[in-house]
Amino acid sequence: MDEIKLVKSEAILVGIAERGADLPECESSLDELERLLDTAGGKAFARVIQVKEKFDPRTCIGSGKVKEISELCRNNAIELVIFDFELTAAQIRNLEEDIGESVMVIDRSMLILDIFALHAVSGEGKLQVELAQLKYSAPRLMGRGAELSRLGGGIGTRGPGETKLETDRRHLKAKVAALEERLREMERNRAVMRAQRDKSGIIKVALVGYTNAGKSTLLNALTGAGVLSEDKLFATLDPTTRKLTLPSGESVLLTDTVGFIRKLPHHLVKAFKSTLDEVSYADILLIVADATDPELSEHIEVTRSVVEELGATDKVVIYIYNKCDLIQGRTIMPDGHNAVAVSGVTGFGLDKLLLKLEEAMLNFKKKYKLIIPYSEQSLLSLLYDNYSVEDVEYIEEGISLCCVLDERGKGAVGKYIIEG
Ligand SMILES: Nc1nc2c(ncn2[C@@H]2O[C@H](COP(=O)(O)OP(=O)(O)OP(=O)(O)O)[C@@H](O)[C@H]2O)c(=O)[nH]1
Ligand SMILES: [Mg+2]
Repeated sequence: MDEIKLVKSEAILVGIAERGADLPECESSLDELERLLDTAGGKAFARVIQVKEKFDPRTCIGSGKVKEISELCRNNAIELVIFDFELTAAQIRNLEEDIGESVMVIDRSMLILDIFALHAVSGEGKLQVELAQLKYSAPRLMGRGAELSRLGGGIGTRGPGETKLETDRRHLKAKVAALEERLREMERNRAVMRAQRDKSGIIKVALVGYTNAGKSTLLNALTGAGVLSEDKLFATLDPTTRKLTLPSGESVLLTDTVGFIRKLPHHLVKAFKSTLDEVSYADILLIVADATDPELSEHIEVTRSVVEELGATDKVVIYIYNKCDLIQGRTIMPDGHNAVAVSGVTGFGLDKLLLKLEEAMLNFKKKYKLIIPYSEQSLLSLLYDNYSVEDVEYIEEGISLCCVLDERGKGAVGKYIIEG
C-alpha cells in the first residue's frame, strides 16, 4: 500500500437533477459523495449542480456549467472534479478537454474503487479491487498516464498492486485474464472450505446493510471479534466470520460483510462476488440500518435491491434498526415481528435480537421427542454439545428428552425419534 499519499486533494463535486423537485435528493447524494471523498483523503472545495431535463451525451452537463467548473478550477488551483454519476470513457475525455489540461475528471464509482483499494486487506479483496479497477477505471483514464503521474498518484488512481494506469490495451486484457484466473482459483478453494463448513450443519448468518450502518460494531458487540469499526464509509471490505453462541446454547456462524451504497453499478457489485458470496450462502440475513439516518428507508431499499441482485431472496430476514441510543424517546421503526431496535454501542436490544435469531432458526430446525437407549450414551453428549436439550427423564426404556434438531442431527439420532 505504498501508493497511498495522505495529500488533501481538493475537488469540485458535480451533481445532476432532472427537475427542480429532484434537488434535495441530488444534494443528499452529494453529501454522501463528500463523505466518500473525505474517506479517500480529499476535501470538497465546491459543488456544482446542473438542473437539466435532457443530458448532452458528450459531456452530460451543459457548456455553461463546463465553463463555470473550468473557471473554478483555474482560479483556485483545483485539479480534481468528481461527477456523482457514471461517466463513459469518452465523456471523461471530453470533459477533461473542455475543463482544462491539468484537471482530472473521475466519477462516483472510480472514487468508491479508490476507497476499496485503500481498505482491502486480504489477498482476495485486493485482487478483486485490482480487477474492478482494471475493468472500470483504467479504460476511463487511458492515455492520461503521464499527467497523472505528475499528480502523484492521488485520488482515483490508487491501486492495491502495481495497478496504476496501463496504457497498453493488450497488456490490460492479458492482466485482466490472469487476475480472473487467480480469483477463480481462490473461489474454488473457498468453495471447498464452504463445503466442509456446511457438513457441520451449523446455521450461517450474515450482517448486511448500507455502509456505516454499524455491521462491524454489531459483530464486535455480539462476538468480541475485534474487527475495525469506524465512522467512515466502506471501513470493511473483507468478510469476517465468528461463532456466536445463543442463549439456548446453540451456535451460529456470524459474518460481517462489505457495506452497500446507492448508485453502485451492478457490474461493480458483480466484481465483489466472491466477497458477497457470504451473503448468497447465508441461511439468515440480518439487514442492519442506521435508524438515525434521515434516508433510512432509502438505505433499506438499496440493501434489498443488492440482495436481490445477488439472488439471495430466499433467506429468512431480520431487520435491525441500529444506533437507537441516539434517538431517545422517538419511535423510529415499524415494530414488526421480524424487526428489532438495538444499539451496537450500548448493547441495548441485543438480548431481543438473539431471541429473534433463535426464533428464525426454528425455520431450519424442528423439535423432536426422543428416547435414547442406555447403550447409546455417547449420542447424549453429541446432543448436549450441539443442540438444546430439555425435559430429560431417565425412564425404563432409556433417556427420554426433547431436542431441537437440524437435518444433520436428525440423521445422527433419527431412529430414536418417537415424536415430531
Ligand atoms: N451511537 C452509536 N454509534 C454506532 C452504533 N453502531 C455503530 N456506531 C458507529 O457508527 C460508525 C460505523 O460503524 P461500523 O460498525 O464501522 O459500520 P459498518 O456498517 O461496519 O460500516 P462499513 O464497514 O463501512 O460498511 C462507527 O463510528 C460506530 O462507532 C450505535 O449503536 N450507536
Ligand atoms: Mg464494517
